[in-house]
Amino acid sequence: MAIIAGSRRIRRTPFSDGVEASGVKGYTVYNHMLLPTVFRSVVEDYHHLKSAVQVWDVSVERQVEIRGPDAAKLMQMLTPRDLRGMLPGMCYYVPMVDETGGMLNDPVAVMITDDRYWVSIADSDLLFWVKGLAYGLRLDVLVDEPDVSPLAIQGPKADELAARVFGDKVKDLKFFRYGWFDFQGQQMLVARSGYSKQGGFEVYVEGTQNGMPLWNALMEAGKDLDVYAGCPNLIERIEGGLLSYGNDMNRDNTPHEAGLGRFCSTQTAIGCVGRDALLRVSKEGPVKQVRALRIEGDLPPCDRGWPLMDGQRQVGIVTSAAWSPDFETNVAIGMVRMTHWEPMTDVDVVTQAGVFPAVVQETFWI
Ligand code: THG
Repeated sequence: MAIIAGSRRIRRTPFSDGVEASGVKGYTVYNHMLLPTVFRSVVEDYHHLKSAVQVWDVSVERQVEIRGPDAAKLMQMLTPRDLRGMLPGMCYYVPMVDETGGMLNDPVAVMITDDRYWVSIADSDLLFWVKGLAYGLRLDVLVDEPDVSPLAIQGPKADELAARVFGDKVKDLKFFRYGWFDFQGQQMLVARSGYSKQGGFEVYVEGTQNGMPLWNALMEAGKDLDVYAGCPNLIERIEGGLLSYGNDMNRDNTPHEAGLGRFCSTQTAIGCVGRDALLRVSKEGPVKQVRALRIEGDLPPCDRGWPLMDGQRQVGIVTSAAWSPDFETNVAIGMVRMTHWEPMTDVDVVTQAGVFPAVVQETFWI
């Protein structure tokens, strides 16, 4: 792949100066914004993430803010997850679907107050769908993208680093809960969450001007913890079964096909625009579903979908794959037809560099 040309369409972030000073070596574009993909090497970044602590510029996790008397009503329209038990201080992973039950995004929803939510989106223009519903249905809400940029602290030493900057109380946060913590006189929303299985926090930094001071404070405070700039790591997120919207699932898939049925309570999610469609299809159950796959051989980069074959018959598609140093195999995520989704099923993967044998796994690796 050639180098990405910078332009105003590809937005920089409040932390881009810090990311560049740390020697970022690769970027992708996500929500029309720069997302680092590699600092030292993907493998070095992987080992470091699993042993130390990293600071991630995940500003691309843009917020769709929904504010006003109809905020809760509009939120429930967006998702088949039942939001009635949600309270301020909570984050929910929420599949979002259209009227056919097709996935539009898989964000983290953050409830700020009864009438104010942040929807921390994956890579799709969810803002337009939410604005369209709000305007078309004359809902009493404001829908916008605020100047909020998440900065993640991830890795086994994340608790120690976060405590040095935000105080020891930050360690008491439970998974997918948040609190407000002082940093240099500013109250910051800090949640125990993040796109890795190594543990850590996400700071929702309000105001571009507050970005670099926090970045610098974390880098300074973590020197003896071997803190370094990092980013969502391809290998680690496949090992952990963390899905990537647009790669592992898209608008053609229901949450059940994506393996996100545990985050749906469609029966009681009254008002969800995709409810009828999902009730209809989930009665039968999906005919294809996300699975972990182990692939043998020296794979090329997974920069396209790879057909999964049983002889001449296509039985699925591999959507993400990488070599795992810890598990000494290629780890992969695929969408597999029910005829072949049982653990231990043998299949062939057709890549741009040849055909490789693969085995369907029972579970992901972490
Ligand atoms: N954090 C925030 N925003 C985000 C992401 C994030 N927006 C984009 C993207 N990531 C959205 N996708 C995911 C996918 C997985 C998870 C979070 C967001 C995740 N999953 C946990 C898991 O699978 O182990 C389970 C979550 C749960 O049990 O509720 O964390 O990372 N702010």
